[in-house]
Amino acid sequence: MKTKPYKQDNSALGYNVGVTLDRFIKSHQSHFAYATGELSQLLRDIALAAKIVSREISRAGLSQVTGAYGNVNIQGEEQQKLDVVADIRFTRALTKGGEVCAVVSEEEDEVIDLHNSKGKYVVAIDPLDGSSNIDVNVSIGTIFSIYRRITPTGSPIQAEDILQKGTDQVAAGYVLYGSSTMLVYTTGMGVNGFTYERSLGEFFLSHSQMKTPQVGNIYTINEGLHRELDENIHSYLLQCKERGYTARYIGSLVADFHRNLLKGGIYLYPATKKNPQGKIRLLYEANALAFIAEQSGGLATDGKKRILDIVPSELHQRTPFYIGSESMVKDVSSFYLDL
Ligand code: AFP
Repeated sequence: MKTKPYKQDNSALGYNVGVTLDRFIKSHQSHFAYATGELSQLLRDIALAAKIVSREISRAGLSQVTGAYGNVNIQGEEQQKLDVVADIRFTRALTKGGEVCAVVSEEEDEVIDLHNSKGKYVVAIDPLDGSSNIDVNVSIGTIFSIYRRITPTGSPIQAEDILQKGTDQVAAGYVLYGSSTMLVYTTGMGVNGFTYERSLGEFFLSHSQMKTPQVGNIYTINEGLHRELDENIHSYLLQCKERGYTARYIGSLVADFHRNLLKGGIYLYPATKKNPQGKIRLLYEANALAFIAEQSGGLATDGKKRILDIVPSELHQRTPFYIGSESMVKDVSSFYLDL
């Protein structure tokens, strides 16, 4: 019988879906120094929870999970029902997966010890970022950081397992629930983005080895804070306007960051009179995005130093936050050199 080798031809398909997230994770597993498959499984657990949360969000208006939950979280913010739903979904997926020993969540006062004597990893998570946009159908997200625990497995969780520097992250990422749902992550070997194909129930590689422009023309800040900001930021914002930059602010960090990552720009959340330490949470928001920014060629600082070098001293620590295109972040930092 005559045979011929298989040759992939996509010309009749109209479009080409990429490799699935699952296959991508598996094929990259061997790149880790201590590859045993647990980190890969952990990333898959996060992807599964992301699919569930994506479903909850897309039908929120019909399923009575919009609105306030009736509780104020440790951040002093009113929890939305979907904040709580996302927190439960991610924590449950991480618990059942078996690779994680502890979870720290923006929505929880304390460290959640999973009492998993085999778990080698600690996850820091903002289950649903952009709470004020939940009920108005505007993009929101999830942000996560993964660390290896420092103390031996099986022993009680210690502060040093949790309060690790951003440079200690072994993986980090975010899920953007926007006009499509995307999962973007890094394990320190570049940044890859996956788009969710709802009808197939799979994430597919859509943005391979993402690189952010070295300079952009978007500046992203809540300008309503004007009276709360210091003179350095006023001068920087004036410069943005004089240079003809475009202002874009969604109010969901993940969405604002993702747009600037693709198009080039800077996101600023400086210290304010109300929040002298800044508003963005170091463990749940800043570290993960800083890791992704650097892996894609961008930068993230607190105005004076690199975000990833900050040693956290407390769980819910906040930081001023400047992130995005390298030359723009350097530029804003230059306004602080005299301090
Ligand atoms: P949460 O929704 O997780 O509490 O975080 C919201 C957030 O930290 C970030 O997503 C936004 O960029 C920022 O707050 C918006 O804050 P303002 O309303 O102060 O501009």
